[in-house]
Amino acid sequence: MKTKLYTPSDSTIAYSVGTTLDRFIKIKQNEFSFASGELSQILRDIALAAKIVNRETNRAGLANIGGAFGQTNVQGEEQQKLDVIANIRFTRALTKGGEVCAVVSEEDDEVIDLQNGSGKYVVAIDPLDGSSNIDVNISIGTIFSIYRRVTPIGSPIQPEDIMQSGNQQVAAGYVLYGSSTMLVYTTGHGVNGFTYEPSLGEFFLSHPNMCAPKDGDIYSINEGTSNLFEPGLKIYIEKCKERQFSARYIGSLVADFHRNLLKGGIYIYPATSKSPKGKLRLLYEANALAFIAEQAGGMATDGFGRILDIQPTSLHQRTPLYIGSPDMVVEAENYLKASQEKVAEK
Ligand code: AFP
Repeated sequence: MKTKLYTPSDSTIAYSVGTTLDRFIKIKQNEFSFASGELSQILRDIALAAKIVNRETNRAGLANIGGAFGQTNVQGEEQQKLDVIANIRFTRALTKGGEVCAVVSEEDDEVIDLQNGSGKYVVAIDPLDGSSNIDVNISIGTIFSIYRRVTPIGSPIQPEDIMQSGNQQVAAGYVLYGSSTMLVYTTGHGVNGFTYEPSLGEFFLSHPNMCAPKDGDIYSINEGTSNLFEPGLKIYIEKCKERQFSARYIGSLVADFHRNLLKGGIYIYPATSKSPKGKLRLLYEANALAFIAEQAGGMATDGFGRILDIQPTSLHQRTPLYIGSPDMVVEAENYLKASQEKVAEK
């Protein structure tokens, strides 16, 4: 039998569609420290749930799934119907995938034991962040962190499996439901972004090896509460204005973070005199984005120290967040520290 060697062609009538997320995960699997395919499966489970949530989000205005659910979550925030739907979708996908033993979610006050006896991983997730933006058709997101459990597989979940600092993450990512839907993740070997192609139902590699600009000229902060800011932060914001930086704030963390990651900028959700720990949650918001920021060459602090080194003490713990281009984060931090030193001297 005659054979001929296949040579990939750059055909203009059947052009290559690119690298799917699935294929990329498979190619990269040997980069994981524990390359047995379980982590790849979790990423695939998350991608599947993200596709479903993307579908629900796009139909929200038509399918009576917009608006409030009628209950508040553990944060005391009103749950939107899509918050609840997304929570069910991600938890179900992770349960069926079989690799995850426990989930910490913004929408559940307690840790969810998935009863997957052989599950080696723990996932912390904000299934739908920025959900107050759903009804006004503005970008929203999903944020996730993946950890290996530290106690023996098959034994009951222990606090130390859950209360791991961000520097123990084995993977983290976010999904941005925006003008297009993107999934961005890291396993500690750089950051890659995938754009969803709805007609094929696949995420395709669109942003390989994402890098945060070292410096930037965008600052993202809710200035409506500026009278409650620490003096050092007030000075930093004034410096941004003096340099005529652009103020950009969507009020959807994933969207604000993603823009600044691509363009160069800083996102700040600070401590205020009213909320000394800020608003954002360490376990399922700050840690994941901090891991991604650092992997892209950016930086993430609480204004004084690295987010990834904070030892969590409670499930829904909050933290101030300064994240983005490293030069901007360092400068903001310097103003905060200088003003605190002045107070201490008095
Ligand atoms: P919601 O999920 O309640 O919309 O909160 C979104 C969020 O956690 C984060 O995505 C935003 O950056 C931040 O809160 C906005 O908070 P402010 O409205 O206080 O600026």
